[in-house]
Amino acid sequence: MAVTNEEISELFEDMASLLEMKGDVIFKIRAYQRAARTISQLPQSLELAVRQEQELKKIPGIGDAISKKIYEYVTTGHVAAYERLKADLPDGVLTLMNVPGIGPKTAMLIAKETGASTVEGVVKAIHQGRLQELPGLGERAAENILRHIHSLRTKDQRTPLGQALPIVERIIADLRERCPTLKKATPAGSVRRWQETVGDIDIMGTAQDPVQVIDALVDLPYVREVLVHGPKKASVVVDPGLQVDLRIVEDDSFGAMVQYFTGNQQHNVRLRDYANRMGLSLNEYGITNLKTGQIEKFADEEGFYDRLGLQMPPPEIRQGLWELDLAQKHALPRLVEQSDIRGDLHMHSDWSDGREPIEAMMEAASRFGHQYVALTDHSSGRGIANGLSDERLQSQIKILRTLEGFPVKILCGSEVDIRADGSLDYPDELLADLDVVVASVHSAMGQPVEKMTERIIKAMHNPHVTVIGHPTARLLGSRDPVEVDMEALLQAALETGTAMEINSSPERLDLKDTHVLRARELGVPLVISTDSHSSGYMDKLRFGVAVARRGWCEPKHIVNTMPLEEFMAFIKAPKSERIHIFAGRVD
Ligand code: DGT
Ligand code: CA
Ligand code: CA
Ligand code: ZN
Repeated sequence: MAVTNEEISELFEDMASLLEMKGDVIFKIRAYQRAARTISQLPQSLELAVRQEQELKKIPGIGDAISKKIYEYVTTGHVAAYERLKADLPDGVLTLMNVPGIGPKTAMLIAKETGASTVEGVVKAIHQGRLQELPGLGERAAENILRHIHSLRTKDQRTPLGQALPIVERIIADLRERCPTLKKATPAGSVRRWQETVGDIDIMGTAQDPVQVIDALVDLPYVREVLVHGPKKASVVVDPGLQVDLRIVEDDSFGAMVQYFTGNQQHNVRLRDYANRMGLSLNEYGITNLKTGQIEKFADEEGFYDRLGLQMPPPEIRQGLWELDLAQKHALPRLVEQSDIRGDLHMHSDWSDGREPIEAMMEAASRFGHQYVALTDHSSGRGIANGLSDERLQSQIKILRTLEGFPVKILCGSEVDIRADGSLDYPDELLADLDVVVASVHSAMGQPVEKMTERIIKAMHNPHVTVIGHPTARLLGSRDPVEVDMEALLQAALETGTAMEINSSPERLDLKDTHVLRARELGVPLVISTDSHSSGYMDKLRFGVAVARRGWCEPKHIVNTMPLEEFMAFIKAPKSERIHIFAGRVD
């Protein structure tokens, strides 16, 4: 059984707290705290040091008493002095102390007086109003503790938008169903800006009867916990552990409120500075004239921005970059929209790892309204994902070329593996038969940055490779991006006439927004694809479109906004001509 330094460090931290609760002498408490800190930063393993019978006392900050306790812990699994200290105190005080904002003395008080011994118990005691009644605590302290408990839970834990957005949509739909008086309802904050991950969900609304809406939220079956329950606002935690802030405001101040809570912070800071220079001040209720003190309210955001002489920037580009400069000149770009997308260039059927037959995918693509679609099953690669051998790809091409009855133009494609050395899974003669070749990295992802960069650039130099699929291979929250020199890739894309994919799969979003912004600046052709493995996945396109919008893309920056004929001309042209064609788009 391995004992980590962290474990030992926590033990001493706890001992310090327990001693503090008992009112022990300060120097002893400090000694344990110092030891805990030292140990948490120690490069070598204490367990190993004990087993090798090294002198622990040589480590600065670790004296005789502490070194004995480390020895005891590593060899027996417990420390008698610690157990004795704990036995003298009510259950759970230690747990309570792990909540930032609750110190040892407060923890002791809470545990004794309310009987709460877990974080959940504290939350309950607060909701029952029992904690607030304790001497020295009160409403404000309770609110602080709740806030800290929440941030403790969500610390570093941002939720991918792909998970958050369906929850937001469900909540709004459920509130609509339950509250006939609910008028407007919209997400704000990072959700509305389509940030790839969100810290919490903010929802703004208007209603004749705000209390009804707030109560409905609190009563939703998937609400786990209620943090704040007021007449016009509520904060709750919904399954699977995401905070939702809901505010219901008056019709006439909805615009100012939504603007304020959409952010981002930097955008709002700049906007406020800008307004100040006009002699105005901004807050969530409206715009105040600094001279007269009069406040002007706004029912919608356009009106709010308009009062400031500004065009309203779409939420996705409220980034505190140069959006306000352009807004002032009424020169904001017309960002790409889902309806601009004419085709999907990356999807799989059950020939490889997709879940549905080719026909089902083509039917879905037709229903979606695409003009063209490329089927891009996996190559045989390392035998994963049921990839297609040369022969199977040849027979698939035959089938696709004779497939009839679909309004969508069906293109033959492949998602071909870029091998570790940058070569591709299929010979050039076979790739030449395809309309669209997506080349992606699926293996040897740990390569050093020079190797990975060289590997992908080599694939770009292949005359048949149309687009590089999910260029960094990241999976949000589960796999880090490969190490690659993105700037070099983008330069090589320009040089070779290769497009770069924005993979819409919400767990990928790869390229990501900042890469897209740079690609757009350089004039690299971008493609927004879904990588669908089933027919229901095609509407994930909206996530890819959002990434493009966050990268300031207009329709002309996205290859697959081209109508069919133009697109066919583009992919039929030699790669050396494609950048020129792409740059000449006027749309
Ligand atoms: P998140 O939740 O971390 O994904 O990011 P946001 O942007 O949704 O942040 P959140 O939920 O804390 O607040 C929503 C927006 O409200 C934020 O983008 C800007 C605005 N906001 C919130 N708190 C403050 C504040 O103290 N001052 C100012 N100026 N704006 C704030
Ligand atoms: Ca938020
Ligand atoms: Ca919030
Ligand atoms: Zn794929």
